[in-house]
Order: sequence, then C-alpha cells, then structure tokens
Amino acid sequence: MSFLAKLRNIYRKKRLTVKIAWLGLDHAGKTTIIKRIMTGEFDSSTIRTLGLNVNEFSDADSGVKFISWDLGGQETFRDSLWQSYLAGSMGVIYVVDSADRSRFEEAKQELWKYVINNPQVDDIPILILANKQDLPNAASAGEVARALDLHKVVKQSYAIIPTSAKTGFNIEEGLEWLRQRILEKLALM
Ligand code: G3D
Ligand code: MG
Repeated sequence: MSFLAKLRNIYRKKRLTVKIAWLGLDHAGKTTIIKRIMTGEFDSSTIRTLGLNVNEFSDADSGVKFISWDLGGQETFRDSLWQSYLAGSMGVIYVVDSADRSRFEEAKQELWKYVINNPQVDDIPILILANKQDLPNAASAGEVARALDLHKVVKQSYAIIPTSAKTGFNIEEGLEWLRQRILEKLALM
C-alpha cells in the first residue's frame, strides 16, 4: 500500500489533516517526488508571497497536505513567514540533490537554520532524502549525512535515506519511516 493510502486510514478514523512540510534548495527534486506520490486526483497551487514560492498539494481523499518551499538564494522575509507554514506540521522532509556537491554547504546551512535549530521543529520528525541516486556521480546517503553534519543532531528524531525521484527508487520505503513516526504521535493525541 502506498504512503498516501496508509495515511488515508488515519484520516478516516480521526478526521485529521496530516500536514507535512517539504524543504530543500531549489532543484533538489521536491516537486518531482511529490508528484510521484500524489496518486489520483490532487489539488496543487502556488502561492507567491513576498517574492517566495510556496507550493501546496492536497489530497482530499486522505486529508494529506504537503507544503513545499525552496530554500537558498537571497534572504527575504521568509523567516517569519516560514514559521506559520511550519506550525502544525507532523513531519519535515528535507530533500538534497546528492549529485550537486557544490551546494552541500548551502544545503547544510539552510537545514540547520530553518529546521534543526528552529525551536518549532523540536518535536517534529525529520526525514532527509539523499535524492538523485540514479546519477552516476551521486554522493551516497552516508556522504550526504556527513556533509550535513547530521551526527550533531541531538534534539530531533531523524533518518536519511537514498532515493531517486526519476526511477522511484526507495521513495515509498523512505516515507514509511516518517509514517511510523506520525502514527506514534497520533497514538499519543
Ligand atoms: P524542486 O522542486 O526541489 O525545485 P524539481 O526540484 O522537482 O523541480 O526537480 C529539479 C530537476 O531535477 C528537474 O529537472 C527534475 O526532473 C530533476 N530531478 C528530480 N529528482 C531527480 C532524480 O532523482 N534524478 C534525476 N536524474 N533528476 C531528478 P529539470 O530538467 O526539469 O530541471
Ligand atoms: Mg519545486
């Protein structure tokens, strides 16, 4: 069963919207992965606020809402804006282009600034996708983990897994980790 189909059961039982925040530098593969997971009919919209593109995807049937945001580039007013989008998220998915080593440092800075060092994310599970594994020069998940300093994460529960949005490799399997964390959280609600 797919990630969405499994979450649909939660929705039917609890009538809860499961909101998940997708972050990462532009070009990491967020939109491609989301479109791959969103089966059947879904709504998508792009909200342009203060020069930022926020993409929203919702699947009415499962009550799942994905909110996706490109990090990196010029500094804007996004700090305060982002907080409101992150509030109430049950999970954060951080996507990295494993083949673009020239942007690992930037990916690390943004991950720590907006996710790991963000008090709003203290008890939100973080799934990191080392994407584009189909490319011959892609760094392994271990190499990406070292580049992002993940061994220094102490507050949050996180996992890093290798994926390819192009071939579909490991996408459902990786999301399964996050789904389990979400189920644990819901059990406490
Ligand atoms: P973003 O939403 O994070 O900004 P996109 O990223 O989903 O728009 O993807 C950016 C580009 O990377 C797209 O190519 C997309 O096809 C490609 N891409 C995404 N995931 C993978 C992957 O796993 N492997 C490979 N080889 N390419 C991937 P274009 O050419 O449209 O810019
Ligand atoms: Mg995108």
